[in-house]
Amino acid sequence: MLDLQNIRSQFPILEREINGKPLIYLDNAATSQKPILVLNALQNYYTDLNANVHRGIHSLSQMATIAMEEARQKIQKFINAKHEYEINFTRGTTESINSVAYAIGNSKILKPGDEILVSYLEHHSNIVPWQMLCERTGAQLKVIPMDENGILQLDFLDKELNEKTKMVAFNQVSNALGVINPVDEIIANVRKNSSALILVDGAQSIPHMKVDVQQMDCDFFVFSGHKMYAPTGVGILYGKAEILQQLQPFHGGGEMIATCSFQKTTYADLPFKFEAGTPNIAGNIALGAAVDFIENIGHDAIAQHEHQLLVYAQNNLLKIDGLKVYAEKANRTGVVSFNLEGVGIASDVGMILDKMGIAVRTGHHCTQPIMEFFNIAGTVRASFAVYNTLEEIDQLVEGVKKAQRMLS
Ligand code: 7TS
Repeated sequence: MLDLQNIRSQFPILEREINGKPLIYLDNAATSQKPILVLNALQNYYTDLNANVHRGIHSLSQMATIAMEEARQKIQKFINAKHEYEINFTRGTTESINSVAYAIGNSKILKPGDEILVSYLEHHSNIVPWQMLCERTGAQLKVIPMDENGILQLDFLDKELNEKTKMVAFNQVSNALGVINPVDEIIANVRKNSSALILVDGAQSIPHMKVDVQQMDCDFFVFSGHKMYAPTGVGILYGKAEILQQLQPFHGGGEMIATCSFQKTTYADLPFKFEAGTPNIAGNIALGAAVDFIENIGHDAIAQHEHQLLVYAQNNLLKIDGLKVYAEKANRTGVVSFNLEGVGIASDVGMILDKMGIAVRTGHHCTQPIMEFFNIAGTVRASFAVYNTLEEIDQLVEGVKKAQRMLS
């Protein structure tokens, strides 16, 4: 059992009021709140350690470098990467995916007629960079279909994977629906039927479940800090060393070179080859603190608590007449995406909840293809984190009932 009172006391923002009501924060899939451990890491860096990294002979720069490299090692252990230099700091999932897409393009891996597979469940940031790469190279984008429950139709892989498939990119957990994809099964199938590279978008899985990239056997694993209790503007691109070493970098600039002249530039070793420019030093250190926060509680305890919230929320919301939960029957993390049928639109419900201090996201959640599939403009999405409580869900259910009364 979690000591919820203790956990909540570590998040100062949870004490504030919104519209005269205690904040009930159920928009964690968009970004999570930050614990004191993370806030202190940011503050400590700027009050005590502020200097640029990897370049200073002076002591302060060396201390800042050590602190940031310690964070890299924490993240390596957190996802069980084989080497710390397989962990590249980025600005977030979006930048990580774009980096891989550009690196593949720059490395001339794709030729016209080659294929890139993504799933129907992707966030726009795991669709658009691949479309842009297709436009640059003449490759074709193909989509793994899903059914009414948001479950991917994997027989598609047996039919569509072939020697032309060069990249398969999909998320471990869908942000719009919370569906947990069968990553192991997908990867085994891709390995059996093609020599494609595999990128797993872990933005929505990393805060909620234990990830082991070696056991998963993906080539790339990407995520953002801000959904796992760390600040915005930091993220990770994990790549297998032997693959990253072969790829051309995306960004050029300082930090990422071994030698630079007007005639020719050579690139630095990993991880610096993919880390051009001054990094978000404070943010990266704070990401290390967020790893400590999660590990202090334990992944299993977090997953168990969030599953309890999911089941409780879904059961009680479904008691409301005309309320439809999307992907209701799928295996999910703590995400309930729903609509009140025939009553207003999602944002109307969201606005009424906001008046009650309840923060949810409404709209298409940057997954317009999923909305098109269900023939809707958007959903109301409640998404849970370790600090949420059953009482908060009672308030959500009451709020949705009130919205239904007001909008009918
Ligand atoms: N991939 C997934 C699965 C996501 O959920 C998100 C953000 C991204 C990629 C992009 O992450 P970023 O940190 O680079 O922006 N998802 C959401 C969301 O569901 N609501 O707001 C952002």
